[in-house]
Amino acid sequence: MKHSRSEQRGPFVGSAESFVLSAALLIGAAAATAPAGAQQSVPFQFGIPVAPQGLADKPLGEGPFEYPTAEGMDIRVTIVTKELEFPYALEFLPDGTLLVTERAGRLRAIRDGKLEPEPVAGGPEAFSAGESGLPGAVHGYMNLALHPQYDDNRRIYMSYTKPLADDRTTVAIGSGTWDGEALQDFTDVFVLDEGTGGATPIIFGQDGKLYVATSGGDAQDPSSHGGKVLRLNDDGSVPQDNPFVGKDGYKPEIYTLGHRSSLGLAVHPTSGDIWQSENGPNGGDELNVIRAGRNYGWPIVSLGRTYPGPWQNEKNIPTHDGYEAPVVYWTPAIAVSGLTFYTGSELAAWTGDIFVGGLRYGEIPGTGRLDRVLVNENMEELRRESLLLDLRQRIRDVAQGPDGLLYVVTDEDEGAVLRIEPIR
Ligand SMILES: [Ca+2]
Repeated sequence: MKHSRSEQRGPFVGSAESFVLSAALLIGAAAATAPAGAQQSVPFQFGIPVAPQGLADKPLGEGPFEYPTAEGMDIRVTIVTKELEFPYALEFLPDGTLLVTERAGRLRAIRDGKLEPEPVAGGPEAFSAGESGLPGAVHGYMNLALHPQYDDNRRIYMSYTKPLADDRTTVAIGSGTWDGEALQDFTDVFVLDEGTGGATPIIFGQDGKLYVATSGGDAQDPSSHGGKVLRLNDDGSVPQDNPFVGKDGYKPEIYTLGHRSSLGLAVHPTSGDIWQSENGPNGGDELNVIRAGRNYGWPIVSLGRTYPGPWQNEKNIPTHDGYEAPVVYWTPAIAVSGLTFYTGSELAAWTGDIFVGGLRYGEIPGTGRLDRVLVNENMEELRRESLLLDLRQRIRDVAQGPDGLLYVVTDEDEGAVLRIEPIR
């Protein structure tokens, strides 16, 4: 179904990516409540402030768009295509083909800068529902990852929402063989327990293992797949050196605990560390470095506020005491999405920097951006720059192309792939 622009975008963004709203919030009243001292009467829905719509749904335009940037490098942003429908993630193949997933459960291919009119065949049947940014939104096709020996076996992995009997769903990771045009013999390699769906990025580490970041469920419950980073062999079996193998009450796939809603994974190009992007509610978005057996704190600690206003954690102070703290955080939230490390030399002023998408800032629709973060050798932040703000697009993923340029994809009904190049 093509979504019309007039449909209202909801208040959730990051949370709706993952259904991690507590039942208590969802049961909340629909009535507007203006407590004493409030600046204005803000309507609530499901216990959450309804977002204002004044900046939402701005057409992208034709481009290209040119910008000065902080490091003195001017950039040009060109629309590769805006014929996609709620695209979700980008993955380049070694031959330069760009694969893009769409939330409706379609895989698209862009070759030589042109979108193939027909979706790629051979992917799994998927379930999608609702609209991005609204509660209950379910993404059909999600993230892609190439097998470490892709050059030999041509295997592409994908996370997707898998329909089950009786209108139930879960999230699965499967893989198929790329024949140059389509996926062949796509089969599931790992199926999550029901109830742990939501955004599910995947990536292969330098250790050859498949890392799967899950959303939903009880992030602190070691017997649940939800709110974890899982570590798997390429056939979906459990690596015997996983941190909780053989420990009573623990799913052996678990690598880390205490995550809320993961929208991105990336491998640091030199350290090999796995980095993860995680949505807080109203604030408390995080980039984390994922280390075996650690607990990242959700929902016990957070650097953000709940949607109605109070700090998330029980002590009512922003902290990560006793848990792994994020390397980078955002309060207010930007609804942090896909991320990558830029290793190219074309965008010379940015080599080594972290790039991460944002769907919206400060609970205001129409404020998506691409953030550039510079950290020192100890992973301590030095500076941060927000890019592409005036486009007012929900930036859902970012990737480096084989041409050394950066590409982003927008989570919109007029879904676009944008290319960022330097102006020389
Ligand atoms: Ca955390």
